[in-house]
Amino acid sequence: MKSCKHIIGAAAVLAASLVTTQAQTISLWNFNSITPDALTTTGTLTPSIGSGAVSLVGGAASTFATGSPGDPASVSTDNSGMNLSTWAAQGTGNETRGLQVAVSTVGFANVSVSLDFRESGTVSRFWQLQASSDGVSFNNVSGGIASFGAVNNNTSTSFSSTGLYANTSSSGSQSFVQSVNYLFVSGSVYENNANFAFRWLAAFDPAAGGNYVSSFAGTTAAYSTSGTARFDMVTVASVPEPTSLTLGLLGMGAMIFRKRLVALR
Ligand SMILES: [Ca+2]
Repeated sequence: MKSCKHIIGAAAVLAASLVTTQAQTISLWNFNSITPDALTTTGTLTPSIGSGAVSLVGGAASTFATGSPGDPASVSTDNSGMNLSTWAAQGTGNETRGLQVAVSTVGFANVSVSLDFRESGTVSRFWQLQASSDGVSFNNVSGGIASFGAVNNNTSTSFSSTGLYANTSSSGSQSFVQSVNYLFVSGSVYENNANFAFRWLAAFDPAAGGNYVSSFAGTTAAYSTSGTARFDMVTVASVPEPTSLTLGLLGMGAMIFRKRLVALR
């Protein structure tokens, strides 16, 4: 039985390696200038990996500004992020302004989206992740797994399975929360879809009676339409659907496993 356990263990390792080594980036925006120019106030909206389009939702204006420490840019002075401003007036336009990202997921399963996100002290504390399967109609996400990485000098960061993000930024020099990630439920309509898109939108504080609160102070009074929200390392990733090679290897492994079991009896 010891040999049997070894075979089962080896099969498990093989299966795990086949799955875990195949997660890959479909598209990535690092916003850094294609030709390094030692300026973080310049950049590009062309993806650095893959294809797709980033665009503004609701007329927010954008510039470039210093990017995230999560960007492994070889030239730190050229690490740019996409900086959005011009938000809806207090009490209006809930979930109507922010960033939209459209990426084809054709040929891919287990889709996830990720971004590094920095809030100024006066921009909305709350943000809503929405997704679309047709590139036109967007709905709040649900059922997936929300997570985030390093928060740096931010506090009280949270991100729910229904895509509601909240964060308290620093009073002084604000920084990025890194790897804000949402993994859609396996088998979702966002897989293998040429029209997949997602939005990251400024949202009312659920507890503030139809108003925004500011990221730092958490008050309706301190909210400002000129606050800024900054993005970097905007990523759509996935685990590819099993290939014929993968299925063949798994089938071969199962056949060997069965033969060894018979031999051990
Ligand atoms: Ca960058």
